Amino acid sequence: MSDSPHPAPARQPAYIGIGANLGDARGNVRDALARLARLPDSALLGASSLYRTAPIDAGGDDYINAVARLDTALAADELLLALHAIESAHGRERPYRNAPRTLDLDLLLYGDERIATATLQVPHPRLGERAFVLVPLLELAPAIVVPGLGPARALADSAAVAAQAIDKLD
Ligand code: PH2
Ligand code: MG
Ligand code: MG
Repeated sequence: MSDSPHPAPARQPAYIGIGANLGDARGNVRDALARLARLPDSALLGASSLYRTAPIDAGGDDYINAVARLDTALAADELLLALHAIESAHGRERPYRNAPRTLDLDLLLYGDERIATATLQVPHPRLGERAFVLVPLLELAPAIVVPGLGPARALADSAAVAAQAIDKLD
């Protein structure tokens, strides 16, 4: 036990989904990783490879997707605001649902918490159906279990997910 009057807040492992299919998508994803690494009270502990993926429920060009692991003392809603600020720095606009975007940062997992507020749902609602999330997530955390859904590996192995086009980039 520490006698410190200011004990460090507990850190949570958070997984962030990164996507882009407008402008310099690869550059935007890389810049997002650099900005995540600079967030306060947080450490970027892992970044998946970049993947080229076919749009799911969306139009436009192929996406570049990746997943990052951040250990953070930020509360989930604070982290969400920080992610929105990084999206805004990339000129993110929302003309219609699932419109092509310069940068999308989704809070996929926050420790083993399940969160449902007006502004935030964790685990991310469609995480279990999307190869562009599950494949990079499994690269970082092969044994990870999604609260409420089970092992990510089993989700990725479902026929519907396995049929989605995804190519690892070098
Ligand atoms: N994001 C969406 C909708 N569809 N498809 C791919 N391949 N990658 C994405 O990041 C993505 C998508 C909504 O955020
Ligand atoms: Mg998204
Ligand atoms: Mg989003």
